[in-house]
Order: sequence, then C-alpha cells, then structure tokens
Amino acid sequence: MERVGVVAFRDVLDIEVHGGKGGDGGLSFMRLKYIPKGGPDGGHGGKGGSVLLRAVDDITSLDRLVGRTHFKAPVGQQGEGRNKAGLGGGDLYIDVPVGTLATDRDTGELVADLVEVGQTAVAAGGGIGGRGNSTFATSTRRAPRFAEKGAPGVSRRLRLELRTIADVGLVGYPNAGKSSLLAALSNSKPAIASYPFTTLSPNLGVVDLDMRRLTMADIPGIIEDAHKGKGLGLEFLRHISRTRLLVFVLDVSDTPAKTLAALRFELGEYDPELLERPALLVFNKTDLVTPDELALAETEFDDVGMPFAAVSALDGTGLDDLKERLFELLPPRPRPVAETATPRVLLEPVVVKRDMSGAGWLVTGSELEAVVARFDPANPEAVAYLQHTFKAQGVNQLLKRAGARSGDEVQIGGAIFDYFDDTAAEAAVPSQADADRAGKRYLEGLEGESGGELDEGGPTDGELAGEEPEADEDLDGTE
Ligand SMILES: Nc1nc2c(ncn2[C@@H]2O[C@H](COP(=O)(O)OP(=O)(O)OP(=O)(O)O)[C@@H](O)[C@H]2O)c(=O)[nH]1
Ligand SMILES: [Mg+2]
Repeated sequence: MERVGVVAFRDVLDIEVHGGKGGDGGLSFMRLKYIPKGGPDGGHGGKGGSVLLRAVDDITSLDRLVGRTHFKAPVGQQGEGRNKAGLGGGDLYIDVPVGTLATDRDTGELVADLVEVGQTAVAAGGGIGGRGNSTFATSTRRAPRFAEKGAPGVSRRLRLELRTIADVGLVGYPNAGKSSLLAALSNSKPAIASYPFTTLSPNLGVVDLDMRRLTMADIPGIIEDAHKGKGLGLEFLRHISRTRLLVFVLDVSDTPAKTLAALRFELGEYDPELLERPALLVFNKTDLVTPDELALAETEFDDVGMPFAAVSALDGTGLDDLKERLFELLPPRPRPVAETATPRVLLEPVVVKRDMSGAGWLVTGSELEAVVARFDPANPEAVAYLQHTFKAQGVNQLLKRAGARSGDEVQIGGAIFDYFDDTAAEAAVPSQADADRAGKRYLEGLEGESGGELDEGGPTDGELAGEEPEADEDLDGTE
C-alpha cells in the first residue's frame, strides 16, 4: 500500500448488510411416462447470496460508499422437480479501503479486519436453501407433501471504520513540526503553517532508505484534555492504534519534558497499551536553541529511558540519522491475522415458560425457532415432521416438566401448536412393538409421573432418549 500526498479521510460509515434468503425446497413428484405414480423429486433450494467486504487499494477513503447504506445480496432460487437444485444467489462484494475494520453495531463484535489488498470477509451470510420434499421421504412416508423453506440471510448493522495502517505514527502538540518532519522524510506533501491545527486529518507518506521503506503518518490534534473531547479530541488516535513505532515530536524550545508527560497522559487515557509501544523521542526545532540549551533540555529526559534524536525539520539537521533510527527501531511486522469472519451461530438453549396469557406456553431457542420458521405450519405433514423434531430436541419433555397438559397452546417462533402428551397416549394404546422394546422403561416412566411431573423425580433425559424411536412410527405412519 503506497498512498502519497494529502488524503482526506472519511473515517467512519454506518451501513446495513443483508444476506439473501435461501431458496425454498422444491415440492414436486415425478411425472414420467410409464411410471404411473412417481416418487417425490423436489430438489433443494439454492443458497442465498452473501454480502462480503473486499479490501482494495484504489480508493483511499470510505467516501465512495457514502449515500449508499443498504446492501442486499440476491436470494436463492426455489428447488425444482427431478431433484434439480435451485440456483444460488450470487455474492455481493463491497469494496473498502485496506485498513477497514467492520464491527457489528448491535453486538460490538468484530466482523472483519481487512489488512491486505484482496482480503475478503463475510459481512452477512446468505441463508441456506430449504431441502426439497424428496429429502423427507422415508419408508413409511413415501410421498411427503411438504418441503423446507429457505433460511433467511443474516442481517447486520455494521460500522465501517478506516484505520490507516502506518508503520510509524508521529504524535505531538500542534505546531511541533509533525507535518514538517513528514514532508522532510517522506514523499508526502502535507500543508505546513505556523499556527496550530494546520493538519485536520492524518497524512500518510512513504519513507525510503536503501531499498527499505516504511509508511509514516502525522497524527494531529493531541492537546491537553483531548481525551475529554477538547480540540479535535482523540478522534485520530485510532490511526495510531496500528502503528508499530510511535514518534513523539517535541518542540525543544517549548517545555519539551512537560509536553511529553501531557502527550503520554492523553495517549494512556485513550488506550493504555499505547504507552507500552516502542517509541522514539524527537527533539525538533533545534535551530531555535543553543547547543547548551539543547544539552540542558536533554538532561530532563535522563530518567525517561526512551531513545531520542535531535533534529531540525527546517534546516535538515539530524534528519539522516533520524531516518536510520526509524528503521532500526521499527519492530518487525506481525503476520497479518487474516480475519475469516465466520457467520455467527448463537445456540441458545431451549427454554419453556408461560406465555403472556398465563394459559399457554412459550418455547424459545434460536435453533428451534429457526426450524419452525422453515416449515409451513398450515401443512399437516410439515407439522408432523416438526413435532418429531421437537421430540428429538427434548421440547416435549421440557413442557411436560413445566406442567403442560394435553390441549395447551404452545407458541414456538411464529407458530402455535397444541401440546399433546405422548406418554399419556402411549399409556392408553401402547403398540405391541413399543411394549416389547421399551417394556420396563415405559413402566418406569409412568412411575416417575406419579411421583410428580414438576419435581426432580420426574423423567430424566435418558428416559427421553429411550422414547424417541417410538415417535418415528407414530408420526410417519400416515402414508
Ligand atoms: N524553526 C523551526 N521551525 C519549524 C521546524 N519544524 C517546523 N517548524 C515550523 O513550525 C510550524 C508548524 O509546523 P507544522 O509542521 O505545520 O507543525 P504540525 O505539528 O504539523 O502542526 P499541526 O498540523 O498544527 O498539528 C511551521 O511554521 C513550521 O515551519 C524546525 O525544525 N525549526
Ligand atoms: Mg501538521
């Protein structure tokens, strides 16, 4: 990354990103000549497109994105007959400058940290496609007349933040000569003037020395109480959070020791880690003091324990040495941690509680609600499939423990189901196969019940697992 000259930064931008919804699973039955009644052959829905951030180096700021706040990736297509999968929605790329960080505004989570040109990160994943009806065929449910809906894509509110990736950050009071040093050492041509706050946003330059190069930025605006928002505030300190070497630029003719203490205090207020970072002191404007005055000023720093260089950005004294020192002191570049932001999967536990009315039940759990959202609650076959899923996930068990009775309404996600106590049903009409297989366990279950459903003596998870196979036959024996 070599960006030269004066650059106006657009530092922060808020956007919304939406992954495309996955295509619905196909609902189809084979219709072929000579096969009077074909089997289910609905293919899977295509995956929804994802929104990705991509680091490029041909734009210097986030300005290009201004005015566009919503980015939506295409949806996946529905699965078709003959087990043909739906087309996936294409991915949508948002080009951002290298050095862009993306955080989730709602969770604060770091979504992407793009430090290299070409690096990409998923900002909002597309939903997976629903499975076609052929998937749900079993030996007992040969013609499933339902398919799964595609999952919605991820939606996020993101904050994009540009953090210049300079190797060296020049910090100092206004008018100390930061921009003058940048101009003298690099190819950058920042504005320089004899009044404070000449520089209103950081400038970046490239410093060359014997085939080696480093990037350097002047960070304006640090004054006493900047951390309280005074002056430009500490807005620009984010640009030095990634520098590897800090250079404190001090006007040697103007109480440099006091200034250094004040600068370090402000930095520490912003991020204490900055105080641990390798640093170099530069006494600038040595042309304004006598050698004796310079020597005296230097003694004030005896116990500071930092390397220093004395220069004049104006007449060039000490600049060659300073350059050498910069390359000497610059710590090696850490291996970039390529951020492969994986889509979040928050697995909330399934929780059962009373609903608002107090008569029914509310079951929550992200995974469970997501499953419900992907089937049509008006389709009895789909509901039968869901009930099977609930049982496998222990929902029935939890409801029973909480005291649910047959006929109670149970809300899961956007759908309402009737609670039906299987154990009671089995007690009334146990199938022969069940009785043979589950025999003793089944009786134990009944005993557990009489001991009270709500207390610890109730059915355990082990017993639940033992009941599972029975569900298959009850629910799938509809064909
Ligand atoms: N005499 C002398 N003047 C200098 C030297 N370095 C910079 N100056 C002058 O100091 C003034 C401020 O210099 P800048 O480089 O603009 O200072 P800065 O630190 O970038 O200031 P801000 O952008 O306001 O934060 C200018 O008038 C420069 O010419 C030096 O070594 N000696
Ligand atoms: Mg300046």
